[in-house]
Amino acid sequence: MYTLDTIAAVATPPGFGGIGIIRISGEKAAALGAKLFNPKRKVAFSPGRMYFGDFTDSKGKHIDTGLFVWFKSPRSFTGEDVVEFHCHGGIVILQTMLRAIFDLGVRLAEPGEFSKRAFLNGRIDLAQAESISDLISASSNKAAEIARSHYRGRLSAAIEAIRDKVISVLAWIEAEIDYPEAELDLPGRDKAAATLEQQITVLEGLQSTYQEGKIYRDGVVTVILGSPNVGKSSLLNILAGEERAIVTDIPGTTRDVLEVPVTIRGIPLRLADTAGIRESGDVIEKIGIERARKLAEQADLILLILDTSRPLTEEDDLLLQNVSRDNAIVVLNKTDLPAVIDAGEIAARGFQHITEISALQEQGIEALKDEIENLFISGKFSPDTTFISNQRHYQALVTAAGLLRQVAANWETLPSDLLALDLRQAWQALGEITGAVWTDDLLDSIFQRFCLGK
Ligand SMILES: Nc1nc2c(ncn2[C@@H]2O[C@H](COP(=O)(O)OP(=O)(O)OP(=O)(O)O)[C@@H](O)[C@H]2O)c(=O)[nH]1
Ligand SMILES: [Mg+2]
Repeated sequence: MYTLDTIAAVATPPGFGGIGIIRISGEKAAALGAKLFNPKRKVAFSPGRMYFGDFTDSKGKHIDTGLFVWFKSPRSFTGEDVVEFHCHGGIVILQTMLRAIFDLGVRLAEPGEFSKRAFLNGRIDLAQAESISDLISASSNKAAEIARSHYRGRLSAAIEAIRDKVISVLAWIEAEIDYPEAELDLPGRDKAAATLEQQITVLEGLQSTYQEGKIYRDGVVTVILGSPNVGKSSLLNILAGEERAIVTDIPGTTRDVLEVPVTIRGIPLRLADTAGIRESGDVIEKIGIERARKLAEQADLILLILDTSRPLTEEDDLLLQNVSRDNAIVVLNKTDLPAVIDAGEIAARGFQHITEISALQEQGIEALKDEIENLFISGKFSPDTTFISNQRHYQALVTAAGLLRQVAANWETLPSDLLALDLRQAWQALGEITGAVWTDDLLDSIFQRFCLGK
């Protein structure tokens, strides 16, 4: 439940830094600032201005020197009185400061509680609150761009426009229910049906952006798979742009999973190098191989590496049999050596994505990147497309579109009150995206995932 108590949390990441900020929101915030902060120049605080001075505890003991700012309700992030203490970014300083704040009856904010209050006070809608979190965790330019456009209300505006149309259809139907005999001089049944069809198309358009939107936001889980010594770790190092994995000519060099985030053509990849797959008597290596297999099952993309300079081994053969054709790129490595395997032979086994590289000479890497880009980015969306990137939003769209399709399909046959029921549900499902419709459970599930201090 929403309470009016005053909350505080460190808003900057844990660790050491030049500045560490404590944010406080609620009724007591402004008064509390006055108790724990002594400006160098004695002035009355005005909102939105920064003051330089000393931070102390309630007994006047000096803790740190820094900047203080007060945002007066309702013109603050949460809509409540908010103050910020800009201290030095040391763990001890910030914890001491927090304790002094708690001593005055303030409690630690829950994760996402500032954003939740901002939502409850109408400062931002739900999609916007989520977009702030997305912007913070964005690992690619495109992810940041999508989050930014959602924050600026683009998605919410699109959703509200659809809801308005759905309501207009609903109003038409309800008028028909209430005045069945009346000669309704409304635009008519056909017009309402056409509006409905249009909105289904708009919803389906939004839905179709999800696959790419999700890729930008969450990244592609990618596993480099192959038998020992084929050059998996060499490829990881090239894509990572640094020597992350150990490379030797000893088969079985990599024994654990090594995950490295990389960005390829703007697409964030969570790239994992794995132990070469083979029958091994080594306990550690066996565990590594098992991990590689498990990871490959959950991967969005598998880079299956083969050494073109030697005939396929039994292990290669098993991998080729078991790997999914849809999301695997077969990478023929070591093309600087005389080849004994050719791409045709791999294509004949049902693989569509095959590319040749020499990790040693860094040849063919751009073509491999092209292949990855083509696999995930359709190129059909213009730069100003409104992307769906959040699963919750996607689910709501699927629900709403399903209901609207049902209404359209039964338009001529079902009684009006049943159609109205589905229309209303669709309208509500869409409302959950922006938070026009919400429950405590919905808010909890969203804001609990936010970081502390957000
Ligand atoms: N000639 C040639 N040698 C390569 C190429 N790529 C990798 N190698 C060599 O092959 C050997 C194995 O490379 P790694 O990258 O360690 O292979 P890996 O697949 O990670 O091996 P494991 O971790 O043992 O499974 C090293 O000696 C590399 O220098 C290549 O394109 N051409
Ligand atoms: Mg390796």
